Formats: sequence, structure tokens, C-alpha cells
Amino acid sequence: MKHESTPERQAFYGVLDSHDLAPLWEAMATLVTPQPQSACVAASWHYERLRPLLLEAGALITAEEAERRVLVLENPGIRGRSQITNSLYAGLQLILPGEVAPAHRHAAAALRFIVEGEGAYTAVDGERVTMHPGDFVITPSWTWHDHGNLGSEPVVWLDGLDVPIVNLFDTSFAERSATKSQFADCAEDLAASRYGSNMLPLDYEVHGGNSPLFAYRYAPSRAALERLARSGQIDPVHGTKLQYANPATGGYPMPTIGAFLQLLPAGFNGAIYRSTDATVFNVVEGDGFSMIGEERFDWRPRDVFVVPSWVPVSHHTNSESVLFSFSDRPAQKALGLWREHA
Ligand code: GTQ
Repeated sequence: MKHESTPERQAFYGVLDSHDLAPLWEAMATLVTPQPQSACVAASWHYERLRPLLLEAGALITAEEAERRVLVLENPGIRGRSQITNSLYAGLQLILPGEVAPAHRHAAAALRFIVEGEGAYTAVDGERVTMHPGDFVITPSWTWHDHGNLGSEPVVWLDGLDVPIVNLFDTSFAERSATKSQFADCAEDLAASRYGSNMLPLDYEVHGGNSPLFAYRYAPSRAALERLARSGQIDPVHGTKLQYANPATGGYPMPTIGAFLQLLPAGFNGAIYRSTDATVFNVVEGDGFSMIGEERFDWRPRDVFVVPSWVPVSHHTNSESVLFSFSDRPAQKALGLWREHA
């Protein structure tokens, strides 16, 4: 509601201002909104346009000089803040054959979703994981991590970080390691054997909210969706959709970021849905479009698109499609804020 502006009121507001005070009744309507009113907008980035720019970045700066050679996906509604949503950062990272992105750690938690190329690894707290297209890899808060490309082709992945959440709380810490790479002879993904076979080490105890599993492979997830879809498990909104889980708790992979994989049949016309967790999508397979609000976003493999909080979305396919997505859902749920409506 807009209040009447009188000379007396304006003069009073001026006095308040000089005392670092402000009248709530002038701010109330934008402060406590009846529903989410995000400054973020729906947007998409087509990979065929991104890829040449990534390779151009590859010719201009090394991974080592850049520390991380990433093109940040900036939400057009909030440019200049390195955010794809109000709570999440996203970017496309390129690592060329022979390159190393040196070891560091930070309070922000990260996920990678491999978009293109074979031969790259991430090392997380002394354990190496070779990454393949479609794999979902996590780097929990304050874990040491470095990346390298031992193959012969460029490797690109989508980074998702909770940087805006960390900075909201003013809890950012970061440091560089004295050594560029964690030991080259470190074990290759032993976590998969310890935690990824429906079993756990005898002395395993849950501590913290992070999954002990670093890499979630595409092939088994894809196969699971396929079997469920074949047996008719197709939701009118989501198609066949699963969430990545911490195998020790059933919870989300990390406390601030949840991730999902869904299979949509050819000719799917999804029902309209909205939720409070703004969501970043990466197309793995297939082609189609999503209606986000009133706007249509066509997509093909490797494209990225973002759905803001509480904006209605529906997915439509031409061919059978697979979408990866991530959001801050675990954080919203932990705070009792998450809502959805189909
Ligand atoms: O790979 O550690 O996109 O620290 C932004 C910050 C990636 C990383 C990003 C990072 C990283």
C-alpha cells in the first residue's frame, strides 16, 4: 500500500534518515511480500554459443593462472553479482589437456555436472575421481580439491556453488594449498566402494550433512530412470524423476544443494508446477522446450536454463529427454521455508 506523502512526513523521513533509521510502513510492501517476487528472471544459455567462448577463454588464460577458468552464468535480472539465482552460483568450467586447476578449499560447497569430454579428474580430500559426461560430483564445504585433465580433449563441466548463501551469512573462508595437486598416486574413488554399494564401513558414523560419496555416475542413474519409466512410473509434472541421495542418511548430498535427474518420454507435455527453490537445469539428452512463466525456452543437449522461485514451469519434449537439475531445496527445507504447488 502506498501512503500519502505530506510535507511533514517527508521532513520526518529526512530526520530519520540522518539517524540511520527508516519508516517500515514505506518499505513494508516490498519487504514482506504475499508471495516470492524474485529479481531473478527465467533465462537460458545455449551450449553451441557458449562452447566457442569457452575455447576462446582457453586460448587467453591457463587454468592455473585463472585458478579456475570459468564463465559465470549470470542471471540477467541481477547482473554483476555472479549469481544464477538469489542463493546459487553457476558457471561452466573448462580444463584443457595437461592442465591443472590448483588445490584449494573454501567454505562454499560445490557440485560439478560433467557436460563434455573425457579424461579429467577432481581430487577431493586426497581421493581422485575420474569424471565422465553426465556424472554428478560433489565438493563439500572446506574439502581440499584440485582438478586436472590427463586426456587429449577439452573437458567442460557445470559448476554449482552455494557462494551467495555463504556470503549472505558472511561466512566465507578460503585458502590455497601449498601443493598444486594432491598426491598423483592417491586412490581412485574408493568412496564408491565404501559407500556406493548399498553398504557402509563397519565403523561408519554420520557426521555433518555431506554425502561420503563424491561421484554419482550417470549410467546407473540413467538405467534406474529407464526401468522406472518402462514400468509406467511417469509423473504428470516431473516424468520419471529421482533425487541424488547421501547413501548413509537418505538426505541430500550436501546441506545447501540438492540435485535431481529426470527422464521425460518423447512427446511429453508436462503439467504446470512451481516451487520456492529456484532451479538450474542442464540438458543431458533429447530436445524440447520449457514454458517458464509466459516464456518459451527451447533446449537441446548441454544447454542450461534457470527457473526462478515460484514461477510456473512445464516441460515439453520432442524426443526422449534427460534433465539434470539442482537447487537450494535442502537449505529451504532445513529452515522450514520450502513450498511447492502442482
Ligand atoms: O572448481 O573450485 O566455478 O572454487 C568457482 C569457484 C569453481 C572450483 C567455480 C571455485 C571452483
